[in-house]
Amino acid sequence: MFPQSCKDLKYDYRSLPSTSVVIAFYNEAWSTLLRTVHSVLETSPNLLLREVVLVDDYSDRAHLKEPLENYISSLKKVRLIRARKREGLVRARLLGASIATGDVLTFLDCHCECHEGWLEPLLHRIKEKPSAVVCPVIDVIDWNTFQYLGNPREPHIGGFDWRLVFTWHPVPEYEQKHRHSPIDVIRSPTMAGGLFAVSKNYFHYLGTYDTGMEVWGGENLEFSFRIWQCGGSLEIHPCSHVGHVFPKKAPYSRGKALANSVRAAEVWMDEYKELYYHRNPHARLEAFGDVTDRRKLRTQLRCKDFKWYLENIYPDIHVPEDRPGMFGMLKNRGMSSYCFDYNPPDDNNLVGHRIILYTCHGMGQNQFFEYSSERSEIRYNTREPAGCAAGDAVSTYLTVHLCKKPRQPVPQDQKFVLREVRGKGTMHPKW
Ligand code: LR7
Ligand code: MN
Repeated sequence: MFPQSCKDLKYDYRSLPSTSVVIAFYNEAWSTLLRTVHSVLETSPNLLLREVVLVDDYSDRAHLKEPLENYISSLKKVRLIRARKREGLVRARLLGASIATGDVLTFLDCHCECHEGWLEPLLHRIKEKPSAVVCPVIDVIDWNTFQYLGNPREPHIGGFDWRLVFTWHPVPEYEQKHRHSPIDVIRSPTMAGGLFAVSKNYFHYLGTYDTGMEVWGGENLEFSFRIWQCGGSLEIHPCSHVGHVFPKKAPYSRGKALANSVRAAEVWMDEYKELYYHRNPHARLEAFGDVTDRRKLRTQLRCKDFKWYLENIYPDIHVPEDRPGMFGMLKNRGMSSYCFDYNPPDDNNLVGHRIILYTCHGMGQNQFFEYSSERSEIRYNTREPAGCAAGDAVSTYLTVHLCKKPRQPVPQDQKFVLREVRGKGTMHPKW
């Protein structure tokens, strides 16, 4: 789980920047919250840890009122600040950051466990490169037994799909080559969002967070795009590990996530935001508030455009063509109220089921297909790794297989030839 050589690293604490650990919480359980706090206190070198700042985002559970205050009053270095109304995680974190005294801000979710030696590599990297935003490897804590399961696989990097959903990927070959040793940082196009360290000065230079974002969601991609486009670097340190509980259900509703994603798209994605809107027709109608200031920030910092980001930071992402008429619902010509519809077996497994015909609903999702004229593929939805429609001469139905990688040849049974037929002056695709 750790590169062996992580253990040989020695740090001169006096030369490293200090940090404040900021933990925002809303209605968190007692044990998970305190487990986070104690693990920070027990695993962070005294010289490096300025304080733990707990931010209560207007919770209403009784144990988070006086009992929490009493409990932490006996803990050195732990401060508690309370929001006066529900702020959402972005503004709650910023409230914590505003009273933090350390050189570096280290953000954690409120249900984590820091692993011995987690902090030093993050701070060391930021000292070496102040414009680096550094994440630990995220280990898994079982949501049911709360056992620390670790992370048996190699660290993964963050990506996203065109619905603006965060995704994990193995470290690509170009990045493996770029690194000189297994303990070098791994550059990542995006971050999961909750666990990272950033120089306080650099965080302010970059415009902290988009305070127009409510509750949950979207801020992680927004921040990731901004870091890269505005000259910083987003990295994962393989020697720093922190566990996180992925609960079955959050203790709050996440209704505002769509507007947050739209804000991110509107400010950072240029014309590529259309790819997002095509896959989320609802998003176009979402009231997302005012982003003038965020666009101004982008100009002031002379940030690069999204095309540069895709080509240089996330070259592995498939950029759909989205030619007019060649994406979205795939209608049956005979029964035009019926569309291709695909329901994958489950979240982790895309392939295996048959594509069926179902009443067209126009909501994207399971009825979203896109045609790639370059490769003659009918790609399903937008997940990574993507699914491609496949048929053969014998069957009367289509299934979904994994799409081949960009440099691999497309098998015959995944190729679909497009014939365009002329009618009433417009072009109609025929599949
Ligand atoms: O209104 C709120 N106010 C809050 O203070 C809502 C949430 N919060 C707090 C909450 O108590 C928690 O400490 O904010 C933190 C994050 O909320 P979670 O734990 O419900 O989020 P998550 O772990 O499901 O979601 C991930 O994506 C989010 C997008 O907005 C945030 O960036 C989370 O920090 C992020 N978590 C991680 O990156 C941990 C690893 C997960 C993975 C993969
Ligand atoms: Mn979390």
